[in-house]
Amino acid sequence: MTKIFVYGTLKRGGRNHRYLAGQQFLGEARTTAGYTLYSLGDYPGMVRVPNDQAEVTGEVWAVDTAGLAGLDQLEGVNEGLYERVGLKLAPPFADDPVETYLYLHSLEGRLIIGSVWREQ
Ligand code: PCA
Repeated sequence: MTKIFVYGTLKRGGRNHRYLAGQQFLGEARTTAGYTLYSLGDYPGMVRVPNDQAEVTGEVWAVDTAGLAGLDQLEGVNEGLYERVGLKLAPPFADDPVETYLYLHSLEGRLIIGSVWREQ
């Protein structure tokens, strides 16, 4: 199982939440400082903002191998749209190895959302 921090359309109630069907919800979570969300239209992208106090809220899920392959495909990992990388969360997940999807394409002209993605 891989622990994945989701912050956008994969969250409960989100448009792509069905990709987590059959996986295990571990709890709501928050990143440590240094991450923010940008709006990419009807979905968000999280990026690192070093030296910034911004944090992002989301959920941690334990995902099996098949589920992870589905998430990687959805997020365009092979096309370089997002990368799946480790990140540090705040307690109670501070000591857990957790991965997330960071956005890799240009943010020029995109608006910062901040900490929370809400489905429109
Ligand atoms: N789906 C992934 C990344 C952005 C998105 O909309 C997520 O919910 O974490």
